[in-house]
Amino acid sequence: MKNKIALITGATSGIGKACALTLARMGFDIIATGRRAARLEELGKELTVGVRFLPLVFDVREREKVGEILGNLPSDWQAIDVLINNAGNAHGMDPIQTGSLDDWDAMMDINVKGLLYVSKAIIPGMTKRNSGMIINIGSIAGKEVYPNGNVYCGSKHAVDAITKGMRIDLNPFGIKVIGIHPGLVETEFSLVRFKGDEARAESVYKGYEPLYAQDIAEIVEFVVNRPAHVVLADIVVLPTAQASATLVKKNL
Ligand code: NDP
Ligand code: 8X3
Repeated sequence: MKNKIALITGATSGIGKACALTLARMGFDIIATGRRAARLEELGKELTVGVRFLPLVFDVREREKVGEILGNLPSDWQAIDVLINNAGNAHGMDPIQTGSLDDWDAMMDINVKGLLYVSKAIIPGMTKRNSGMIINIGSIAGKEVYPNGNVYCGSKHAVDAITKGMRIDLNPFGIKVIGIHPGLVETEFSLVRFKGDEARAESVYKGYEPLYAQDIAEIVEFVVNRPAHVVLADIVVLPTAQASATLVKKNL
C-alpha cells in the first residue's frame, strides 16, 4: 500500500487509533484527526517508520473548519484512497422522557452531521479520480434499538442509512462504501457515555470477553485488502458472548 493515503477520524483513541496503527503497518500514509492534539502527537511517534503522517486537530461538529481544513490539504495529501469515518461516541444513556438535549445534540452533531461534513470534503476528490473507499463505523446500535439507547441508536441507524445511500450514489464512480457495525468493544466509549464514571464504564465489559479495538482494525485490514471487484458492504461484528444488542452471556 505504498504511496496510498488513509484518513481516519477519531484516531486519538480506541478503534480509530488501532486503525491508524494497522493501516500504517500496511504502508499507508496516515491523516489522523481528533480534538486532542497531544494524543495525535503520541500517535505520530507510535506509527511505523517510513510512512508519512499528517495530524489534523478539529472538532467534526465545526462545519466551516472541517471544510476549510480538509478542503485545503497540502497537494501531496489530497488524493485520499481510504476514508474511515470513525469519530463518534454515545453521550448518556437515559430514557427518552428524561434524556438531555445537550447529549442528543452531541450525538446527532458528531455521529451524523460530523460524518457528513468530513465526507462532503473528501468525496469530490474520489469522484474526480473515479476511485476510493469509504468505511463508516456504525454499530449494532444502528441495526437494533435497546432500552435507553434511543438517540444513540437513532444516530447509528442514520449512519447505516447514509452508508447505504453513499453506496448507491457513488456506484457510478467505482467507489467502495462499507459499513462496519460492531457490538461491544472495550475502548473509551463507555467512559465518554457515562461522563468519566470509571466504575460504571468498566462494568460494561465485565464477565465476558468484549471485542478490542484491534479486532475492528483487523477487519478494516481485510476489507482494504480485497481485490478491486470485491466489496464487503455491510459487516456486523460481535463478541462471541454477545448474541444481540441486549443479550450478552456474562459470568459475574
Ligand atoms: P473512543 O471514545 O475510544 O474514541 C472516539 C474517538 O472519536 C476519539 O478519537 C475522539 O477523539 C473522536 N471524537 C469524538 N467526538 C469528536 C468530535 N466532536 N470531533 C472529533 N473527533 C471526535 O470510542 P470508540 O473507539 O469505541 O468509538 C469509535 C467509533 O466506534 C464511534 O463512532 C462509536 O460510536 C463506534 N462504536 C463503538 C463501539 C464500542 O463498543 N466501543 C461499538 C460500535 C460502534 P477526540 O476526543 O480526541 O476528539
Ligand atoms: C456501541 C455499542 O451496544 O453500546 O455502539 O450500542 S452499544
